[in-house]
Amino acid sequence: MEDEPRFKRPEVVNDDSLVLYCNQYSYYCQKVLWALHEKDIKFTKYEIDVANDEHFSEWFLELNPRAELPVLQKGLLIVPGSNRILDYLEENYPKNKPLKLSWNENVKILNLKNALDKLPIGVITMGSFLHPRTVVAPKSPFVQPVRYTILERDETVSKRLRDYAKAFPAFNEVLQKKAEFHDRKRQMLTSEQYFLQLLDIVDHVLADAETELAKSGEDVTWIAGEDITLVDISLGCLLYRLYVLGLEERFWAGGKRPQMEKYFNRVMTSENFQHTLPTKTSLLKTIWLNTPSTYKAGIAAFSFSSMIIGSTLLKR
Ligand SMILES: N[C@@H](CCC(=O)N[C@@H](CS)C(=O)NCC(=O)O)C(=O)O
Repeated sequence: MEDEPRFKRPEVVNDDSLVLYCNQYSYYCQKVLWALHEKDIKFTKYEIDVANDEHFSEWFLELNPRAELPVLQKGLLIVPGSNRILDYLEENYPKNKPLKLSWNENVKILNLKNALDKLPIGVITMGSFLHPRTVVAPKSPFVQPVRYTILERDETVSKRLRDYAKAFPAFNEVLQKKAEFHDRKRQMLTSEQYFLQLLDIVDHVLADAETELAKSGEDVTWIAGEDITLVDISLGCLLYRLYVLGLEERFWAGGKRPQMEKYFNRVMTSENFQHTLPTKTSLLKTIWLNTPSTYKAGIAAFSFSSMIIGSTLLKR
C-alpha cells in the first residue's frame, strides 16, 4: 500500500467563496490580508504549515507549482502571487473600497510603490538572522531560539527540494530550479557586505517614503492623501516586517525619520491592519514549537529552580 501523504488538499466548499492560502508570518500574505479587510471582502483563511513543508506537498504544488504563498482560490479560479491577487481584488470587487492608485497619481508615489514591491523581503529576513549585528531586540516570534531553528531549516531547503523533486516527478523541473535558486541566494547571503548593501537599498527607498510623508502634512492620514492605497499596504507591511526583525532603530526610530515614526504608529493602530497580526496564543505556540529542546530543558530547569527559590523565600 502506498504511504498516505503527510498533507492533504483541504476540503474547500465547492462554491464561489474566496479562500486564501497563506501563512501568518509571511509579508506577502499580510499585504493581501490587509487589503481583504480594508475592502471588507469575506474570505476563508487556510493556514499553510510552512515549517513542515506543506507548501512543497503535492496538493499545494498542484495549486501553485512555484510553491509560494499566498494563493487565492475562487471556485476553479486560482490566483497566485500577492500583486496578482491585489490586482484581481481591485478589478473584481469594484463596489468595495478601492485601493488602487489613480493613473494620474504623483509619479514619485508610483515609483515608490514599484521600488517597495521589488525589495526581496525573504532575503532581508534571512539576512538579518545570519548577520545580527544591525539588529536590536527582534520581536516575537523572531526571538533567538526561533531564529536559530529557521536558519537551521533554511540550510537544508535545497536538499529537501531535490528530494521532493524526485518524489513528485510532475514538479521535478520547477523544484530543481527552486533548489538552484535557493543555493545561489544562500551563497550570496553568506557575505555580510551583500546584506549591508541590501539594507542600503532599503534605506534609499525609505528616504523617498519619508520625503513623501513629510509632504503629506500633519492631518493627512495616508501617504497619498486621506484614503489608504496599495502603497500604504506595501509600506506599512514592510515597516512592520523591519520592526519585528529588530531593524526599526536602523531605519526610523529614535527621531531618525520622524514622519515615518508617526506613520508606523498609525499603521499599528489601524483596526484592519490589526486583523492581519497573529494572535498571542499562536505566537506563543510558534515560539514553543520552534524552540530547540536544549533551550526548553534550560527554560524548564530555570522555571523549576525559580519555583523552589520563590517558595523558599515565601516561607521566610
Ligand atoms: N512574488 C511572490 C513572492 C511570494 C513569497 O516569496 N512567499 C513566501 C512567503 S513565506 C514563500 O512562499 N516562501 C516559500 C518559498 O519560496 O519556498 C508574491 O508576491 O506573492
